[in-house]
Amino acid sequence: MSNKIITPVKEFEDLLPQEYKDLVNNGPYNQRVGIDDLGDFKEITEAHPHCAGCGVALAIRLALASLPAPQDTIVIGTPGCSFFALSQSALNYSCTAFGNQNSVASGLKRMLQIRFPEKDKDVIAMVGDGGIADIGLDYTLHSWFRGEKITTVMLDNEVYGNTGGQESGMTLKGKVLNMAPKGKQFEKIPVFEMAKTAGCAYAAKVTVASPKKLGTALTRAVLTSREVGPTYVQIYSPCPTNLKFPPNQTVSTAKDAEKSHYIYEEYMTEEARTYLSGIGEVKERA
Ligand SMILES: Cc1ncc(C[n+]2csc(CCOP(=O)(O)OP(=O)(O)O)c2C)c(N)n1
Repeated sequence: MSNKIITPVKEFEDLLPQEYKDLVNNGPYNQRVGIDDLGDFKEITEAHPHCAGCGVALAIRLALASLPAPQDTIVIGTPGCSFFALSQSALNYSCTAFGNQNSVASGLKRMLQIRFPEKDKDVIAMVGDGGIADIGLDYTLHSWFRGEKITTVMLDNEVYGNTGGQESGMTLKGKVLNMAPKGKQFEKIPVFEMAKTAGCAYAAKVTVASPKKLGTALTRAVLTSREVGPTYVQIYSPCPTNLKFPPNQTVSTAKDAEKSHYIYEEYMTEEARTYLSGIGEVKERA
């Protein structure tokens, strides 16, 4: 771990804003931090322009606080609400054409492995449910089939939030949205099950109402993608603006979902379990 890349040269030190200095001195770079440490370190993302009560913004905050090595991480995004917080975070971030995130992430990971063979560079595709389950579905699945060592994170708000409320493949059947007045006509696409079938070594389904589970899943997924293979974390991040609930009920909405269609699930292959227990990230089986 090193914060060399963000340490300003002496001549510019005084010119930099306090926010930047705080990040260098008290950011998540010198030691491994996680959800339990929130409040004790300067976060990678602290301000964002999302709607009040945005589930996606909360998911991003929790996910970024759980990165095992933020200074060696690059997040690949795609158009959607997540762009706003991610592009304003102190993180390497690149936004692709809609749906292309897993293709770009695959190429980038391969390039980084060649350029830095001795170093773990974590590549994470972090996008909305439309970006994965609709336009990007084939690229996502094929990156898993190919065994690309990247992490895919779905910020599932069950709607195209950014474009005013069209249905996505992840919208619940029957749900009426601003631009789906008759209600969604088919079931939520089982992307979590597809991830297991398509070869992900680790997959988890979590919500923003369980930050510790979310953090553990994110960390395990990123670490597993370094050595074993593709990984997937699906985060329920409800949208008050489009799902039409008061902005102070995001967490309770997610809590309710944990009892119905967003029950916590974690999956890992034997190889992933052996790897994670070898580095002390999961307890050995009795
Ligand atoms: C090729 C292409 N098609 C459509 C769009 C328009 N577009 C931008 S964001 C978006 C929806 C994103 O929805 P989702 O991935 O669920 O993310 P959210 O905004 O809900 O976080 C669409 C359709 C685009 N930018 N590019």
